[in-house]
Amino acid sequence: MNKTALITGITGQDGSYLAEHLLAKGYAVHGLVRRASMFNRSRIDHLRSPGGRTGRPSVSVERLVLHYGDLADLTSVRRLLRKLAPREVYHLAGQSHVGLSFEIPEVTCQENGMATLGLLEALRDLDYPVRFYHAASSEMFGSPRSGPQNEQTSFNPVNPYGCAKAFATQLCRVYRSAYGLFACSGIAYNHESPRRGENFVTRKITLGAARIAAGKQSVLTLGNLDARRDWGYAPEYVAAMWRMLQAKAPADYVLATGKTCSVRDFATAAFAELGIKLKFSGRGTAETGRRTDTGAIVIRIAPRFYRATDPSHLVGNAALAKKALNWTPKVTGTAVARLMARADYDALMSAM
Ligand code: NDP
Ligand code: GDR
Repeated sequence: MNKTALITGITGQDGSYLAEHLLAKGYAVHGLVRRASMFNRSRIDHLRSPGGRTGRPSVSVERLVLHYGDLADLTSVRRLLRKLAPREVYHLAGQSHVGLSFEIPEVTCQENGMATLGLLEALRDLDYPVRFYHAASSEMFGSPRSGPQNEQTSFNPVNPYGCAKAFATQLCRVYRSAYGLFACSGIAYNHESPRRGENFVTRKITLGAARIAAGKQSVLTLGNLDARRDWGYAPEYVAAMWRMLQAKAPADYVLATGKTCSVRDFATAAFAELGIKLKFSGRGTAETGRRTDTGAIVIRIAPRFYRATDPSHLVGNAALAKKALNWTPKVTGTAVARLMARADYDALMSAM
């Protein structure tokens, strides 16, 4: 069996865990990386450094190959597909920040919408069978009319990011039915980890909590503390991506924990993990979080972190993934907060 996979977005949170997952299963993994003025491979460096006392490259290095490319340069991606002939393509690359999609809507739609269409077109022209995973999002449901959401819930996105993902997901369905392409969309709810980008709320909180606990920062500024999300743990979600491409037939699956907590709950758990108890007072943009032991304010609210529109009531029903893929996420909400806070604190301490 040819176990060759191509990952777009391999330098991101999910791409790095997926690369680990596939390497552990014996795959040859190829990753698309874009040019940046500084190297941006910190999440996969551990897979590429020479291993062991022999100084010889580790198995991972031999089976993990990076290629320059960009979603804005699909000819290069087409060439790669022809050259490598991967049997599985995991398409994770794109502008992934929902709040920023209001600032840069065109690039968000190019990368998350049109580039996915370009990839589907490239796959359609291949003369070998290929399986395609598309990283769709709960943001496509936006303000859903029902909950928990499942694969039948209609899309109602409320930001440019959600619109682009809905466009791409619908096209995957079209290519599946029109051309018989094995294309699957994972409709993933928020999943986090110590590798999460630093401007997503979870990582911002856990990094802030670690720095405040270490005496290196005094205040953390956030937006809407009432926002609720269905938060899971990223390594569990990449396992579902792989399972989707091993199934008999292609389909879309909701990937979610089915539980939500608020940003306030997440922050409370993260700080508590590091020995700081918080008490919140006030409401909306006047709310603050104080340390109960010193009375000092450690969380402030700033309107600049509020969004023009923010989805509410996003909670997923992953019953289909459980039944068809035997996938059940175990780490949820405040447990994710605690493990991320601990990881950030330990990393900070070992760097001091
Ligand atoms: P990250 O932001 O951590 O990673 C995004 C990846 O895409 C990075 O490797 C980035 O490269 C790459 N990328 C961005 N633009 C381009 C481009 N023009 N050309 C080539 N590569 C590009 O996201 P996550 O790992 O968290 O998410 C992976 C995917 O899953 C994304 O599409 C996201 O929208 C989607 N998703 C994520 C969820 C989550 O909770 N994490 C939930 C639902 C969907 P670089 O390192 O150079 O910036
Ligand atoms: P989200 O994640 O938009 O759900 O997208 P994010 O962590 O950015 O926001 C979650 C919620 O927290 C509120 N919030 C803040 N958000 C940020 N970034 N910074 C703050 O200071 C802050 N304060 C409060 C937000 O308003 C929001 O309600 C993530 C991404 O991974 C997407 O790619 C993915 O598709 C979805 O999850 C599912």
